[in-house]
Amino acid sequence: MRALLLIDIQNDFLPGGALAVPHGHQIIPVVNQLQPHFDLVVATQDWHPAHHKSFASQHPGESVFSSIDLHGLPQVLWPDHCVQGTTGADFSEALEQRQIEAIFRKGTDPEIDSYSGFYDNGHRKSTGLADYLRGKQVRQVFVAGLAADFCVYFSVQDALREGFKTFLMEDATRPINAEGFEKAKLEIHQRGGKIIQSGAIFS
Ligand code: VGL
Ligand code: ZN
Repeated sequence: MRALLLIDIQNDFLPGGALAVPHGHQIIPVVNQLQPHFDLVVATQDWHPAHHKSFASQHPGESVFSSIDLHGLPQVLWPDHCVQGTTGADFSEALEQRQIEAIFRKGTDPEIDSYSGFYDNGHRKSTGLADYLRGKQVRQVFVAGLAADFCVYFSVQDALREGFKTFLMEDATRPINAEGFEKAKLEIHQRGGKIIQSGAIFS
């Protein structure tokens, strides 16, 4: 079975949002076209409490996009984003949602960030996504969504580590930082992940 994993296609990561990914909206028609080609579609949702420690606003004197040590882990400080229950945390209205069978929320613990859809950044707590996929006999995981160099990248890494044959859908993701994404792609390739275009699915 093949699963499509839709990472954080939420208003705050789209143009006009609090942590807008450049050209992020361009992935939505691609993702909508992809969904009918999969046995299973699953989404993740960045879902932070209002005082999440990944927010620069919680660290007086620190600025947005600077990096700090948070309980022993490097942490980029973000603008407040994807606060539980806000419009910014909602999935885009342009995203086709009828085929999404399950939604895995992450980033709910105020003390630790959670880029991957599988684990928090300290790899301490699982979201249950890997076992869910295995329970559905999924062997191949295709990853799309936002942002390519953070939550998509970390989700691909964990999918590989969990033993799934893993594909990054390059034209169905966009990075916050283009350079960071080039490094991420290299690493994914080195770890045995495949980087493909959506056209390979349609044919
Ligand atoms: C993300 C930064 C902070 C993402 C989430 O979805 O890539 N990036 N929280
Ligand atoms: Zn976040």
